[in-house]
Amino acid sequence: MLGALTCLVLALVAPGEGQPGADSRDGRPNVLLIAVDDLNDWVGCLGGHPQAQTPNIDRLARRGTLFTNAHCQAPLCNPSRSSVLTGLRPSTTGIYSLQPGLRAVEALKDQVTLPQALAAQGYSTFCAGKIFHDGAIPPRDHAQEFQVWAVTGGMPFPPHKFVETPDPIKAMDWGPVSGKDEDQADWKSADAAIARLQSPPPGKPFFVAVGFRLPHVPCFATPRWFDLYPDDETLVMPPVKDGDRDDVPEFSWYLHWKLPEPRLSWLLEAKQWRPLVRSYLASISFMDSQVGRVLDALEASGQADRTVVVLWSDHGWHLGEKGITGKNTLWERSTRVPLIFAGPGIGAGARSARPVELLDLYPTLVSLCGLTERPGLEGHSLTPQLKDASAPRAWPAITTHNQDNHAIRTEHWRFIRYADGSEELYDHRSDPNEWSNLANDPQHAELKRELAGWLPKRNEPPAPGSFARLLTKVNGVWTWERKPIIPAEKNP
Ligand SMILES: [Ca+2]
Ligand SMILES: [Ca+2]
Repeated sequence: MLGALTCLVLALVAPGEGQPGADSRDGRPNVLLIAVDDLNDWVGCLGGHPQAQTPNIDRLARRGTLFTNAHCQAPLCNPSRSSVLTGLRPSTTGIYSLQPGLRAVEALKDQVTLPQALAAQGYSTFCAGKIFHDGAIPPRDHAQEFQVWAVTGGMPFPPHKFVETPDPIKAMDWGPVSGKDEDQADWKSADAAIARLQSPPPGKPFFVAVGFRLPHVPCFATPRWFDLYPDDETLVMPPVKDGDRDDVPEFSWYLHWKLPEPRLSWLLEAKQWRPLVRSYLASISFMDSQVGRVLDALEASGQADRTVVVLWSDHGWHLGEKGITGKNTLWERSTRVPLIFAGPGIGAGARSARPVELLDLYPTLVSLCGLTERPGLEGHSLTPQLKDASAPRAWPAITTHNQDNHAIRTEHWRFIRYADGSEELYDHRSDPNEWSNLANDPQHAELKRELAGWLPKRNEPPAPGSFARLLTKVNGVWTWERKPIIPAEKNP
């Protein structure tokens, strides 16, 4: 009787034969999670930049299912990653900025994160590089989040900034660096992940998470990666329209105006636009080569057929589009990210255009790994699309930037509503660059009402410890201001 009950329980928790994630031997696939920092859609298989060279991410896409309309929950590291790891929206947790870390939020102290859920159900867990946002978890608590948290090297900085940007922080820099690829933090993170893949703890399925830092600034790579891209007018520059922001609400301008990143106008003036674009591309190709090393190690381990690989980026990046560089916007350039699943039972060479969210990652892995259902997760499992990329999905993708500013992305539309009630609407069938704001066109009133129905009902105030880091010019000098995020502040 007990035996029969055990079988029944196992049948309930393990993915069935032929289901995505099913493993012919024990029903529990390993998981290799690859996180990338600030990578927009400039990867070969997504076509965001026609010259981007990412052969390794492309081969992963060929082996699995690529989501071509995937979006982050927040266009900034800490809130995006906190959302992925908790399975909750920023508007539910109040984590909108670089601080606080998720465990510093009272309501999240005992929230079971993705790695904890896997560990609790028999997985060995390991991370190398940037998975949580830097500093979000104090080192003394690392072992509570991942059983093994490999320490990897930081970004090597040259003695002086290469580029004297208006932003004085060291990280806001780019260019070819001397030294060896092996000196880069991403190489060391890949090394740590490879070592783990070569000898995972026996008798358990593994969860290996590796987080790459590039192409996050500083966009440093060795010259060989720059050599992949022309240093002349044949380098394709991002599409930019003069006066593009004339038809967007003032509130959006406020949200993005005082950002740390240099503006397009400065890049043009300083003749740094092309060098930045080239440095970002070179950094992407170097990072991609490290993805390749990790994928090679998985293949060599003999575990590839029993391992779900998921690759994602925490948010996108502007390189001049809409007059800015950086993130922190609710436009496509900030929200669209690569998202690929590959592994047992997952469609190979498939592309799904359904709008999906990074929030879906946690419930998808719960399903693929046969974990006990976790009520309260706000995403939706993508297993239907992993079996059949054209399977319908009932929900749009929602991105949130600070309190009560949201973007709703469906297959064809982007609808933005800011905290002051101002709106933007873009038709992606005719306007992939989001140049023409249709929000004031009366013929779209009904559509806007429908899309507004998806706006989160809950809009938590910024969690204690939140702050916005703003760069402002005071008496002609660029100066950092550390300001609290003020809900619905209107006046620039
Ligand atoms: Ca990031
Ligand atoms: Ca416009």
